[in-house]
Amino acid sequence: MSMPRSRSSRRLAVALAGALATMLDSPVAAQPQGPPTVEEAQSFLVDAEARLLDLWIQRERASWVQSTYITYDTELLAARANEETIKATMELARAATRYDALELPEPWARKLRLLKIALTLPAPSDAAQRAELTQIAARMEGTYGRGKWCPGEGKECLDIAAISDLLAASRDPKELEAAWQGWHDISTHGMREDYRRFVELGNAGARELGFQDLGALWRSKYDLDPVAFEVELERLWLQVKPLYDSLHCYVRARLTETYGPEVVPPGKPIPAHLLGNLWAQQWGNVYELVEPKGVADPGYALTERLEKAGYDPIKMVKTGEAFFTSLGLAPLPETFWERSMFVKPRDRDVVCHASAWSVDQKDDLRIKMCIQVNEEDFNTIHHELGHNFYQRAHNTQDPLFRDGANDGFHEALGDTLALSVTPKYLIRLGLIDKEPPADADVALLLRQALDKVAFLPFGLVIDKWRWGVFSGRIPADRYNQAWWDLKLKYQGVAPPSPRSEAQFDPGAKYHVPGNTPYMRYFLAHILQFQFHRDLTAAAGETGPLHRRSIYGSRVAGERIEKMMLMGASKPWPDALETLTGSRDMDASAVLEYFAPLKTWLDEQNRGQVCGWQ
Ligand code: X8Z
Ligand code: ZN
Repeated sequence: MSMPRSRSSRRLAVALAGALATMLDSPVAAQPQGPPTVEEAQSFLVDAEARLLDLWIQRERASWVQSTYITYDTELLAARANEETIKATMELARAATRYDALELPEPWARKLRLLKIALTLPAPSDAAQRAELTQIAARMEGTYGRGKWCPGEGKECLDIAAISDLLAASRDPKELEAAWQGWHDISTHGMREDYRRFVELGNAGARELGFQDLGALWRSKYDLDPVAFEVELERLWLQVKPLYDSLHCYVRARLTETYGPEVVPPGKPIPAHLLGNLWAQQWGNVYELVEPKGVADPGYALTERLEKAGYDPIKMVKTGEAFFTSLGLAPLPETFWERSMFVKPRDRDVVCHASAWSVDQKDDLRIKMCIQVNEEDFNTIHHELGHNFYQRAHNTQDPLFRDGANDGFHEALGDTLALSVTPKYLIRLGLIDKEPPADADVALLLRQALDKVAFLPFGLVIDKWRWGVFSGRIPADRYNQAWWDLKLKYQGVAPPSPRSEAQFDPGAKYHVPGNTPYMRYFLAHILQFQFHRDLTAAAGETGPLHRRSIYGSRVAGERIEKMMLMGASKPWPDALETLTGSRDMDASAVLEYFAPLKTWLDEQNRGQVCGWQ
């Protein structure tokens, strides 16, 4: 990670330029004449997949370098590689329509469908506009990655890790508000206009592919009619909403006790800077402010235990890997350890937001993180490794099938293992020495709910906002207003002080400038509990769901592997059935997991006015 800067970057630039030149020299083959045939469709797909695979690999390499070394040049190189991939994919998607009326064997028909919806960012066929779009995309990600808050003269500027630490630990509302605003300012200058143009051009690309807008394209990726998908989301959300409402009511009351009714007024939304996280998406960092009185406590805080036991970032990742191998999965390749970025480099800007990569779409697996020794990052490591193990499992599929059953599956896998990081498992690691008593269940569940239940409405909001923006229902002069309207409606949180259209608060959340669809995380937060319930049952575990672990279970490992190997070759209900025996996504496992907590919360909330205006 501490390479000599100038020489290696120049060598890299030359190599990338060479690769890009090769890509530019190989245009998509001309369309054949005459009526289409099944054989022709098959050979079209074989060629298309070979070409795409090559482009994906070049794009991933350029993108890796950009994310781990943000400079003017790496941004442009990444934009260029992205542009070439988009260009070819658009051409192939259009060419694929030639086979629309053919009766094809299902795998081929599925590949043609996947090809048409493969892009997250389609672009107009106009070359100048396409270049403009990919440059905006790279620039927005760079702006986010470089983001810092400089509190004032003589004070050091803080990056996202430092600001997140402050949000997690400080209990001074003024200090919290300053840090919260400081981070939200990174997107105030320039990014709003970039985003407006990004939407315009991305939509133009989506329309060229026959979609109404970019949101319609994103919603078409779930083996369901896009409208039926929205109905599914609403159904799942309504299943869990009462649980969220109980948690919100309880947490607000405890925060009112801590900060006073002037800062946290009863009956009103919770101020977003007081929940321990920049986006109020996971609230685990305020556990000590809301911990239950009169019941046993868990007796440990994982962050402290990791620190005391001398864990460093590598040991945390090794421990995560060991969980996966305990299930019978093969260890990660040596190159994973050589090529990953585990900690924030001292001397350059990087995108710290955690991600997992399969650079060559085969076994060049990596994670990119700025690991700190704490519970949150320990969980995130399992999350990221979940992506890597899944990526490696589906690498024997044909290129268009090298993906998750749907993106929610990919996001859920590692989290499912993290749910098995139970006290029993921590004893095995030597991090704690005894199991918390049964009457610590409420405390354990509350700790978990602060992260997992609090997340649910947040998981919905980001793409409810983006879908509105893409469709034009949310015009550019209402970006911020609509953002906070949605956060109010679903999460019941509000900004610490009034915001205006001079700001662009959505840009302060990585996935907006990074253009990563977000509904996947909402799905993942439902699916991981469903996976956990059914895998622990298969592993022969009994007892309350939150005490069960699949650690060491070959039976669970085999099921997971079988599901992962399918990649995207079959509709997701088939994959779900392989893993759980059911073909429907279902939030009943979330409710079952937290049932004792829900009863307890409702007792605590008696006499309170819940909800918010
Ligand atoms: O972005 C992520 C992962 C990378 S796929 C770290 N997550 C979402 C977020 O941070 O907002 C995981 C949970 C939700
Ligand atoms: Zn992820």
